Amino acid sequence: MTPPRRPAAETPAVGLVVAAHGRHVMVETPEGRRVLCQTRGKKSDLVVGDCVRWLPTGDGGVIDALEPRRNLLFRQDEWRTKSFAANLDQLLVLVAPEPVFSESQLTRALIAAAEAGIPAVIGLNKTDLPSIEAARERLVPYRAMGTPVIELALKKDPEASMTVLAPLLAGRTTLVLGPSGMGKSTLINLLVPQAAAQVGEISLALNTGRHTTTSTSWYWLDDAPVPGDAAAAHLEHGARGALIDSPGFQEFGLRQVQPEQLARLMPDYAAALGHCRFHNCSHRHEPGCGVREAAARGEIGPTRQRIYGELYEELSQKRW
Ligand SMILES: Nc1nc2c(ncn2[C@@H]2O[C@H](COP(=O)(O)OP(=O)(O)O)[C@@H](O)[C@H]2O)c(=O)[nH]1
Ligand SMILES: [Mg+2]
Ligand SMILES: [Zn+2]
Repeated sequence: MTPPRRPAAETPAVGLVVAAHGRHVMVETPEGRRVLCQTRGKKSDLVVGDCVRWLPTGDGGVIDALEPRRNLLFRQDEWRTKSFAANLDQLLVLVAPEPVFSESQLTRALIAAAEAGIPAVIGLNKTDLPSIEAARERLVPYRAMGTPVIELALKKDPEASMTVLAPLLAGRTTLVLGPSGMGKSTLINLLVPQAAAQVGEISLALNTGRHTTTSTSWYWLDDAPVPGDAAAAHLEHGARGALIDSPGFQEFGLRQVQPEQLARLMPDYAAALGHCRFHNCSHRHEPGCGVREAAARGEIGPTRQRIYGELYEELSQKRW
């Protein structure tokens, strides 16, 4: 028996979540029309980047279903989970020599991305500052473990920065993260000149009445295929690049990660696995630990070891 077909008007249409606030969700249709939708339940767990099915209701719409997510980047502390965005192609973490960036925060973002299966790139901004050498030095281990690092001077040399960013961002959905002061707003404004106006429009429609940077925003990029860029070959499929800007945060909880998983999610640790005497080695004080031997050979630096130890401790604390 075949199920009765829904009338055409009731077939849910596909859409992309470009903003979400409580039960209100701004959905963009494949033609680029934006429809203010409501969710059926009291609370919505939809996030920017979600693909949904929606049904029209008068001048707006109602969310009918959430399509399966390719990935979801989130942070989780003891009390709650905060989602950044879904269906990402990559994460761009912005750091700078001034203010001095926190290596622990950087590592947390990279671990969350690794856990979610999202490739990450570090953007080192403000290369015009004299303190840049020290910042480069701190990023040496990250380059060595295979995390790409791009150098930017978003304010000082926007043209050169664009040349570096264009091939990286073309045709991909990129979430930009970074502690306050690193140049996130400068980057968004450089790449999306209409950013402020777009955000204002959306927060008005969602009636958040809040400052524009307190909610996550989706921005389309005006991609032009980069000549000779093999990595951008997928542009032929019509994919358009987009940036997602997420509000700043104080804490980056990683409670989604079990302490035993940690080493696998830190590439320098992961490279040293497989040589420990104990299969459940925590790589902190056990005898015959291959990871600590690698550290003694200089393959894992002291700062990385300190961050690993602190995270292991934090993630081992009792879950209430
Ligand atoms: N020297 C220098 N300063 C920059 C550069 N890019 C951004 N800044 C400055 O860094 C400060 C913070 O930038 P902003 O984009 O507001 O950072 P956000 O807090 O991450 O959004 C501003 O005063 C910018 O002018 C750069 O390439 N070089
Ligand atoms: Mg800002
Ligand atoms: Zn070990």
